[in-house]
Amino acid sequence: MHPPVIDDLEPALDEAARLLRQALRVAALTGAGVSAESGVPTFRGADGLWEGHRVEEVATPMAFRDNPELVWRFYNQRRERLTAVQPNPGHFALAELEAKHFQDGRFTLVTQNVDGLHRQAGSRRVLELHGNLRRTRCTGCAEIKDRGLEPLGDLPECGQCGELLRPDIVWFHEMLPEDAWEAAAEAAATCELFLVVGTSAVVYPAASLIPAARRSGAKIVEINLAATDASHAADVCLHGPSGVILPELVKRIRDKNQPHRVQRT
Ligand code: BJW
Ligand code: ZN
Repeated sequence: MHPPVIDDLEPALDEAARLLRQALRVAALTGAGVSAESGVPTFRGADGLWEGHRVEEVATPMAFRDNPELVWRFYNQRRERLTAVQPNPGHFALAELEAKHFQDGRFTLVTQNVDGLHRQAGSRRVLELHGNLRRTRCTGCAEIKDRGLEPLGDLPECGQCGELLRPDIVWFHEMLPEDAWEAAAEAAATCELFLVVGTSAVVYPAASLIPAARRSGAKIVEINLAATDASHAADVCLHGPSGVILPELVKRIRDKNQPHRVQRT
């Protein structure tokens, strides 16, 4: 069972629900924290090291060039761990917002996560800014392939051209996929409400979507265990686990009659 929602969150939850009900378009930016309750480790903080390495040491093109075995070991381990992982109530609540409350393309989910759990929970309009653990990309012919979670070798090779494969992940110093980035920037610029969930908001350019949304007039609601670099920009901060807070928020939308929505001018 979930822990109870702390009492003093109630007014903030009510305010966030009010903002949500007033919005015509909603965008959400999610990070590793949204998957933490599914058992996927976050990148920074107490559980943030992998075999003593920080993510910045293994998730770079330089690390892959110098030590591809190490980098593949990191990603193979994460792929394997994903086989035992399921979406949590936070993922499902976001999927419900899209499917039931903000239909017709009015909800955009922008994620930094590479675990695919949002789609698994039923979210449809998902923009993956940092790639996906299930896909490989050939360093020779650039073919991208969905490999699911099947085991890959220590140094997997391309079936087409024989060159080394890499995870289809956006590493530090690499550009984000252009289509996803442009669609994310558009969603941030045109939504009335921007949800920021389970991200430390320190990795750019993803974190820049928050001030961009605010500059365009959106209200910002942050859901996180703790204050972050984005908290100062938020209209409402909900400090608690997203697997509890998001379902509570959606429950409030579900339970009340929707008043007339206001569109931003
Ligand atoms: C809960 C919870 C619960 C826990 N409920 N909450 C100096 C200044 C500014 C920028 C830069 C700079 N130096 C370099 C840069 C650029 C760099 C960058 O941003 N670096 C910063 C770290 C300083 N960015 C890039 O390089 C990007 N590319 C780029 O800029 O291209 C332009 C360019 C091109 C050519 C040359 C130079 C530039 C690419 C960034 C790619 C990031 N990729 C990663 C790793 C790969 C993915 C993988 O292997 O899985 O993506 S980094 C890693 O961080 C991962 C994540 O998607 C990303 C964001 O982390 P996230 O999701 O926020 O997780 P955490 O762990 O940080 O936070 C978790 C949060 O959840 C916490 O707040 C908890 O409290 C909370 N939480 N449990 C609710 N239950
Ligand atoms: Zn190839």
